[in-house]
Amino acid sequence: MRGSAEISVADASRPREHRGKPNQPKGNNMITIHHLGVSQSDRVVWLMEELELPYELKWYQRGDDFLAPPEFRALHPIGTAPIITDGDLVMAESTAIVEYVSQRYGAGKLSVAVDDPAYPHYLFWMQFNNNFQSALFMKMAYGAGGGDLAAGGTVVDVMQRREDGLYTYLEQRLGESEYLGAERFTCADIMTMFNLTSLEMLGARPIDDTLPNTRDYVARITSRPAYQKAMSIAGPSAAPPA
Ligand SMILES: N[C@@H](CCC(=O)N[C@@H](CS)C(=O)NCC(=O)O)C(=O)O
Repeated sequence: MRGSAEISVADASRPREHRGKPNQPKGNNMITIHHLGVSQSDRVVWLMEELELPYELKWYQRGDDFLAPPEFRALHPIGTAPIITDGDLVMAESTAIVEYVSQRYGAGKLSVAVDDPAYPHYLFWMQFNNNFQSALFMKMAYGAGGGDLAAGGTVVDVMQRREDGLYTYLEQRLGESEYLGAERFTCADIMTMFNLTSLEMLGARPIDDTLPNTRDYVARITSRPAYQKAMSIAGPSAAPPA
């Protein structure tokens, strides 16, 4: 199926537990999440479910080339998922979107404040997504360009060393803390999970018994009701609205 479809998710009956008074989306409109089927835009849906914020979901199907369709790319010069619209604001890049929504509409309760001792961890793990994906996509591009990963050599060794470092630090951090960005669940967990679950289909290392802390972390996070609800709406196995 191609094209786009829209649903609204606004459950006003659920309790809200914001630390402060959240702002209202611009012009009292709901934020629209422009979601590309099977993509990391599912993390924005997850954030909205964690924060119990209303949103509109507009679903776009990938083309036969597995890329975003022209109507998605027309939204923003970057053209990658996720994109949100909030009044006249059109915003790309999930790290920025997640922190924007968390701070502006979630009273910062899933963020970490600058004066919190965990702040450096939060900053690091918020960026981990892009570090991780550059390492994975470098390997994919090398293979797609005819490079033989099994043959080894300097480039392959450097790529492997970088990838190993990421998993080693992930495993180390989760041996020290149940969550990545602080001792509690934060946006840094929302930013990281896609890489530990959905990216296996693109060749990322499986999270198995060789990474016990990360394996337990994935089990812990996937049991969250908001995660499960978000994945049922927009996760890899979710169906686009009819
Ligand atoms: N760093 C960006 C990466 C965005 C990205 O690469 N999105 C992919 C989906 S997971 C995409 O839009 N792919 C389709 C395309 O490039 O046409 C972010 O976190 O928002």
